[in-house]
Amino acid sequence: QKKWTHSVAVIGAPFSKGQKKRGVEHGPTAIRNAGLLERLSKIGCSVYDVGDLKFAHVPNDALYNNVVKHPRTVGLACQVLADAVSRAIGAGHTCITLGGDHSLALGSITGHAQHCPDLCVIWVDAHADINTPLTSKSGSLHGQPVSFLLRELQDKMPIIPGFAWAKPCLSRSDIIYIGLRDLDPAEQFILKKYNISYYSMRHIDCMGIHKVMERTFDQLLGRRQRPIHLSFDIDAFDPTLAPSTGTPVLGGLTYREGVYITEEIHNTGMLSGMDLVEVNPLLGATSDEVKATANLAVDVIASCLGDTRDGAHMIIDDLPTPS
Ligand code: NNH
Ligand code: MN
Ligand code: MN
Ligand code: MN
Repeated sequence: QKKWTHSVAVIGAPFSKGQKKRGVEHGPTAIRNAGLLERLSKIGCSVYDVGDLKFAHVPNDALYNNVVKHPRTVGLACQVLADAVSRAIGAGHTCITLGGDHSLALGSITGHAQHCPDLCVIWVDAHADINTPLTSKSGSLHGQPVSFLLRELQDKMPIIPGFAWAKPCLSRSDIIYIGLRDLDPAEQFILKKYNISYYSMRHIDCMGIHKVMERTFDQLLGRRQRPIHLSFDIDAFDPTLAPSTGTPVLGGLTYREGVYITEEIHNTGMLSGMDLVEVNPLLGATSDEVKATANLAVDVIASCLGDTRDGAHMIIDDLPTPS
């Protein structure tokens, strides 16, 4: 007996050109091999697997401004993903994007917003990914997607090849960060100047994750119900739990904090799209570390879709009686 049925589309986005380390393009396979689809079916979701998208490599993709790497390749990949997500949302699915690196969130959120212009974003990450192409020190576009999404930042955004299609779909009060602990100076400045809400690891230490989620929903859903896009970077977790990722930062979320976040998001009933990004199965000291990271990704996604710690998702209505 199924009490709730979520219709879920799963899109693999094996893309790595938004950062410098090879391997993150194998994230979708690692997460699938950890049993994602079976797990979702088991909790009562009807799963539609879109498969893995194919991303073209754009030749002669020169640096922008001597710093920003592979702009045309990243821009095109995000455009392809935006189309796929838009189709999945349009068909009525909750849309899960498996990364790949976090530059993809520009595509998934833009595609999601085409059908849900009213959506809000919960960005769970050690990093804010809000550098502009002009403030980025690394040149990696996975550290920049939010700057393309925010209307308030557009007068600070240069025209950069590959991104002419990208129109900002969020305002400053439509996004909340959870788990931050590694901000670049320019990112710190942007969060303060534009008054963007965030709950860093320090806030979680002070307030506890319960209050953080209460305030998050109060701000995002307090005035009106609206679709939620969850963009979950696996590096939000402590590196002891998620070692197989490109930029681990000490002092991250515990397993219980992470799962509490996603349980609460499921409980709103408003989750409409999500990204699970930055699982890199070529990093990590042992194959056990890689498996632990991929299993964690599956737990996070399952929890978003109704897997619970206090009882099965399938509801039984009676006990067996001896004959
Ligand atoms: N802030 C740095 C940059 O812009 C690091 C970004 N790295 C991430 N983000 N993993 O989630 O390059
Ligand atoms: Mn990120
Ligand atoms: Mn990160
Ligand atoms: Mn449910």
